Amino acid sequence: MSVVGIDVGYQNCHIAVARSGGIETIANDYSDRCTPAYVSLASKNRIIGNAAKSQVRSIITNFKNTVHGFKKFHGRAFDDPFVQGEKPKLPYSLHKLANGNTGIKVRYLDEDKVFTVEQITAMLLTKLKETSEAALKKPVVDCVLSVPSFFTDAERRSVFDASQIAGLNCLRLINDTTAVALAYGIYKQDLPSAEEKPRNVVFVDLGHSSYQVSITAFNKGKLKVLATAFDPYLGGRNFDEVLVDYFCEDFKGRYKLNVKENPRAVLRLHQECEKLKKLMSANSSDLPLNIECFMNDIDVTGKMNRIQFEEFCAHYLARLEAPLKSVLEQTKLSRDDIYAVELVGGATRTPSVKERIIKFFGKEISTTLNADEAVARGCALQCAILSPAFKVREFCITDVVPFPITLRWKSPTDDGIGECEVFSKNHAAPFSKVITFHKKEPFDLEAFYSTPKDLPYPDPRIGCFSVQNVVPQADGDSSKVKVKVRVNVHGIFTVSGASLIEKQKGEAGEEGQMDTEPLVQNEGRAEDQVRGFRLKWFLAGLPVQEGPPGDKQDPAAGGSRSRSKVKSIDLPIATNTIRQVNRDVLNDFVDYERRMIGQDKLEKERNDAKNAVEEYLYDLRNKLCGVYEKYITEESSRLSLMLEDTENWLYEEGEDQPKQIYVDKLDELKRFGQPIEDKHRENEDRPRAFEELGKKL
Ligand code: ATP
Ligand code: K
Ligand code: MG
Repeated sequence: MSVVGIDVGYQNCHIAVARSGGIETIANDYSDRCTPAYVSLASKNRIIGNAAKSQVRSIITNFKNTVHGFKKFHGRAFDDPFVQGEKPKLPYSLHKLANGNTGIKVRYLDEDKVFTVEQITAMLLTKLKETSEAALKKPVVDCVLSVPSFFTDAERRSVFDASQIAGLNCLRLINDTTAVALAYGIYKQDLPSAEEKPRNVVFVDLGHSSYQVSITAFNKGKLKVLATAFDPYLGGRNFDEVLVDYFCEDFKGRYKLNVKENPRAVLRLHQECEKLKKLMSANSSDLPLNIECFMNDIDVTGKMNRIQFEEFCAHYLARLEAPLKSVLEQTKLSRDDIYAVELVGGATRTPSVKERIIKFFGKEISTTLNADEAVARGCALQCAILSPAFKVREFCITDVVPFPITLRWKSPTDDGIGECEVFSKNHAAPFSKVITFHKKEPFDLEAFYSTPKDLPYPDPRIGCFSVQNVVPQADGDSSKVKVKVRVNVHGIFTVSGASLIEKQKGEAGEEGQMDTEPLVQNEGRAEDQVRGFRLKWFLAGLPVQEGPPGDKQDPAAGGSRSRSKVKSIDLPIATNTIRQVNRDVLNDFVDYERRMIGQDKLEKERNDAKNAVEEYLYDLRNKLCGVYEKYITEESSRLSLMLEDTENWLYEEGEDQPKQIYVDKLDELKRFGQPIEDKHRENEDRPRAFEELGKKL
């Protein structure tokens, strides 16, 4: 079984795998450890990763069908203000899907097609899966994927669905900064023991699209995230945009060019500005920007230096501080309590970003981790821990709930409406709780985020969970219904089970009965009592020992000493989570992805067959003027003509033919070429054979 971790970045993806020697990142077919998050749809196939990114630059351009910057569309409605804000900046079109979700409209196989963002991410994951398989030389199914720590349920479910479409079994969606913490901690030999004061480390990840900060406490064999904070819309792309805007204005003045009207020019300018930005990280002098044949056959030049750049970016740089402040405030830790500040993410290479963070903490920052690969490495480590096939040092990971979650309940006729916050901010995750209700009929549980204004997502709803088949007791009394709610290993809220507890003969008042449940004190709310229901909290297993969703180890439905006496009946739960793709539709997507993989394979074989003709042709022609020259007969001069014909054919009607045509063509060439080749080999072999014979004699 393979053990793979993937950092699914907005711009850059990295893969790490566990091998017996340890964790290593792997390179793709371009010998690149970074695979750009670009998916290009074409008339015969899909082009994904490095080749797709270079399509954006090419003159014969497919930029309208090259999708990138889609990570933040996961779980988002088309009408979402963020999506609407991005729309004008994209070279491809967005489309409102029937369910209101964001769709991506492209030409594929010469047809207009709308793909969901789950499908697009699945295409990217397919590529990453294939890259992993090529490196490991075996099938890859199990994996751990990274998501931003601020992703809400809708976004997480969407990424998870994408992994399923790609045929992956995602063992965990792990938060970027938590993956980094794992990559940091698991190899540390000198962590304080369990009784000692933990070592607190701040992790900062500034990527292309977002900014994430966490404080994590380490003891031997475990890490506990204490708090997270973020600016979901701050990243390297903002810096690129500043440069793009500057040069658009500059070129308007000096060259009278309206760059923003030309999407391809904007794309090229973006790529050049990003290069310039990276150069400025290493060099503080004036640096040039040159683009040949930029627009209307005009070559453009411009320049910029670091001081100017920092001035233009000042408003973005100012936003670095708030999340740093926030994690300290949330944890009530002072700067002196911080053992180290670790930076990852490409954009932390910007000197002024580093300076700001150093200034804030008043201490040097460490860059002991690989800024680009730390997330992927952490993912692979987590996959290794979760995989039964791999032995790895035990390391317990406790993450946090980033946004508080409230449950509201109601039943059709009951007046039993109420609500309660079931998971507070920074509550440990994964975690299960059991809530007891007293009900005579089915009822609905609505889950939502308690503080919409803190949510980097416009809809506070998580979903509705209907507890079905609830009936009164034989004597007409309310039944006791235990509901298990859970923030699972992916950081997703679920109502993972419900059971109806039948009252036993001679059972006394139901209220007292509950106290036999194992209780875990939780913020002093263990005995919460709100209008006819009680909350019971308990810890479910060790977080790291948890399996994928649907794991069977479910301690909710009892696990107490009194269980033997009580008869409990499992109740079905109808789940309706917002923006989630319907399961039947998801299955169709799985099938469709497989078909597209098949189509890509066919297209690759077709191209390979064509290339084989081309290669054979050139090779033979070279040899005919070289080593084969002496065997030229009348037949072989006919062959020369034939080669010339074939070459012309390849550029004309032979340019785009089914695979079999190329296979036949190659056979035909070989029928003429082979005899010459044989003759040549015979001639070469004969003296050699004599030589060898001579040696033996
Ligand atoms: P996200 O984490 O937001 O999903 P990502 O993981 O794809 O995005 P990274 O790969 O961590 O992002 O970082 C990419 C960003 O880092 C880009 O904006 C890139 O221009 C920037 N970057 C990379 N190297 C440098 C450098 N030397 N100087 C400045 N910026 C850099
Ligand atoms: K990345
Ligand atoms: Mg990242």
